[in-house]
Amino acid sequence: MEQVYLDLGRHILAEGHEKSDRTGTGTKSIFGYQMRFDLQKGFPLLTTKRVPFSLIKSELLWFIKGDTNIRYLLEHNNHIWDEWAFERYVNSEDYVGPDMTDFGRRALVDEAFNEQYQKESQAFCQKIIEDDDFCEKYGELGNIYGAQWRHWQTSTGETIDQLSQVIEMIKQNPDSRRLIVSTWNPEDVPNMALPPCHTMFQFYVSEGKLSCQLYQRSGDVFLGIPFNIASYSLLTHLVAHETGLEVGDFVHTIGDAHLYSNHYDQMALQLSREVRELPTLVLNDKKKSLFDFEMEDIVLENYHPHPAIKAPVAV
Ligand code: UFP
Repeated sequence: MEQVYLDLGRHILAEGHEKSDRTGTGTKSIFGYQMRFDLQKGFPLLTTKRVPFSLIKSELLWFIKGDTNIRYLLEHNNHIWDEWAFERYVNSEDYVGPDMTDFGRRALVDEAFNEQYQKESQAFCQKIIEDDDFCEKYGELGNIYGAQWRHWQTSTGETIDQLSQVIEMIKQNPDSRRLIVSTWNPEDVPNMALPPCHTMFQFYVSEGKLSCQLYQRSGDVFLGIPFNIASYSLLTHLVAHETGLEVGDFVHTIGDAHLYSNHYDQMALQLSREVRELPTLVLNDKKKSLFDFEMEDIVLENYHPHPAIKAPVAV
C-alpha cells in the first residue's frame, strides 16, 4: 500500500515540471494525482522513514475539538503550528526582542540568528503555556481547520458545526452524496497567511464501510503528504468508530503535487529503502464519540520504520 506513495515520489522526480513557487525554493511539480489506501490492509503510516505519529494524533484531536489556540499543541509537545503564532507576536508592539523579520528563511542560512530565534521562540512557547492573557492574545490562530470544521462563521453571525453535522448525516442517511466538510472560503482567502491546503473532504458509505476522500489543493510530497495521509486515515477510523462502520478506503486527491528542490536527494534515499509491514491502529472501544477521544485512546502497534530523514521546511 505504501508503494502508491513511493510511486508518486518516483513519478515527480522523473516527470515533474520545474516550477517556481511562493517560497522561492523551486519545485518539480505535477497537477492532479490520486492515491487510494485500503484501510483494512493496515494503517498507512510510512515505514520507509519514521513519521512522528504523536504529532499527527495531537494535531488531529486539536482540530476535532475545534481548538485554534496553540496551547493544547504545546502541552503535547507539538510545535508544528508555532511559527504562525510567533509571527503575529514578533510583528506586534508587545514584542521588544531582537529583529525577527523573515525569521523562517534566516534561521536556515544564518547559524547565529538561528540561535537567537530558537531562544525567542522557546520563551514565546513557555509564555503561551504559563500566561493566560498572553495565550489568549497570541496563541490564537483564528480561522484555521478547527474553526472551519466545528464553528464556521456565517455572514449572518451564526456558526455551523460541519463535523458534527456530517457525522449525524452518516448515521441518518449514509447513502447521501452530500457528506462534505469544506474549508475554502473565498471571502477569507485574501487575508489568510496560509489558505487551507485541505480544501474539502467527503465521506462515502457502502457495504458497511466508511471511505473518505480529501481534495488537497497543494501538497509537499516529501514532508507534508506523509503526515496528511496518516491524519485523514486516522480521521476516517475515528468517524467509522463513532458511526459503527468498518473502515473502507482513504482516497487522497492532490492538485499541485510537488517536491521541493532541496528534497530530491532525500526522496531518492527513501525510494531506495525496502517497504516494511504496516502498523495497526487500535482505538479505545470504551469511548464511542470521537469528541471524547484523548491521546491515550489512540494506539499504534507494530510500527517498525526505517530511520527518519531530515529535510528543510520551505517557508
Ligand atoms: N503543505 C502540505 N500539507 C499540509 C500543509 C501544507 O503539503 O498539510 F498545511 C505544503 C504544501 C505547500 C505549502 O508546499 O505547504 C503551502 O504553500 P502554498 O499555500 O503556496 O501552496
